Amino acid sequence: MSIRYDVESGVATVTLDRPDALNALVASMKADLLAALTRAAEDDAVRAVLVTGAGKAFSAGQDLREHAGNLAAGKGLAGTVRHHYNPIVRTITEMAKPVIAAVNGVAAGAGASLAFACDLRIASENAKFAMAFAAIGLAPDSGASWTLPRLVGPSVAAELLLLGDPVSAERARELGLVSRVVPADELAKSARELAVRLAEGPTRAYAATKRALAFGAAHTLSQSLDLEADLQDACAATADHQAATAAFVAKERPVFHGR
Ligand code: T3D
Repeated sequence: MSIRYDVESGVATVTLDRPDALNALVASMKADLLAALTRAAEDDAVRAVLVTGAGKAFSAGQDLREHAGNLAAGKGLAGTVRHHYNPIVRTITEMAKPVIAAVNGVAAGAGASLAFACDLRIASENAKFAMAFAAIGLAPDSGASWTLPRLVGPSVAAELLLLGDPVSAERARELGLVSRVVPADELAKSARELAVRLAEGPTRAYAATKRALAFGAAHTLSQSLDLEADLQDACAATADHQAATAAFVAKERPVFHGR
């Protein structure tokens, strides 16, 4: 198995575990990754998800040896964009709980796209991002044409995608591509603290926030105002909101149960 799945304290950690090939993604690994993400999405005991890589890389994207074999066999992309990458990205972006990428090293091609699809990115100082698609004559996939301009703006996104030059962790932070950069030996601890904090938060309000942000990216202010009103009605009816409001009035610390 090249995907590890662990749950602790409400956090599901999904680890890409093929370090000898920089966690490059082969078909079975993509199927296992989708299964792990789906399991995390469907498990009510999981309230935040952490995606990271084993070894020195986050992920070098599509395994190019497998890809070369498919091309040689006349299979083209072998359906992997539609059957693997797109469902993985939809599962991350549509799951009703926050997903964090702990980017421990290089994230290239679809590996970078995977990180961009997550709600938050925290990076090791050793991390770098490489939009490696054009260097092998491909266009962006796994959502990068949608996520990247929203993270860094259309001009920087075009430059990163057309030139493909690697972006250091520090530059990624300056560009808004990652929220935080931490020393390499602190990444696991910092990412876990962030994930546990989110797992202890108002899960249903986080789900509504994800939905509102995704909706707002493709709708007018007026349409977004309507959706916000609907989502706020739903949040106001949650046990977490009612208990947190009572806790505020009582000058107590709120405790959220994700309900
Ligand atoms: O089906 C489809 O293709 C469609 C979907 C496409 C989506 C995509 O992801 S396209 C982009 C694919 N990824 C790349 O083009 C990145 C290729 N890799 C690199 O450019 C570099 O390896 C890195 C910048 C990621 C890291 O460089 P570096 O110097 O730290 O490591 P390295 O020495 O190049 O690689 C270490 C090993 O990992 C090496 O194996 P070896 O020679 O020691 O046995 C290398 O071949 C292997 N490796 C790295 N990337 C891949 C890979 N093996 C297979 N596929 C890879 N993508």
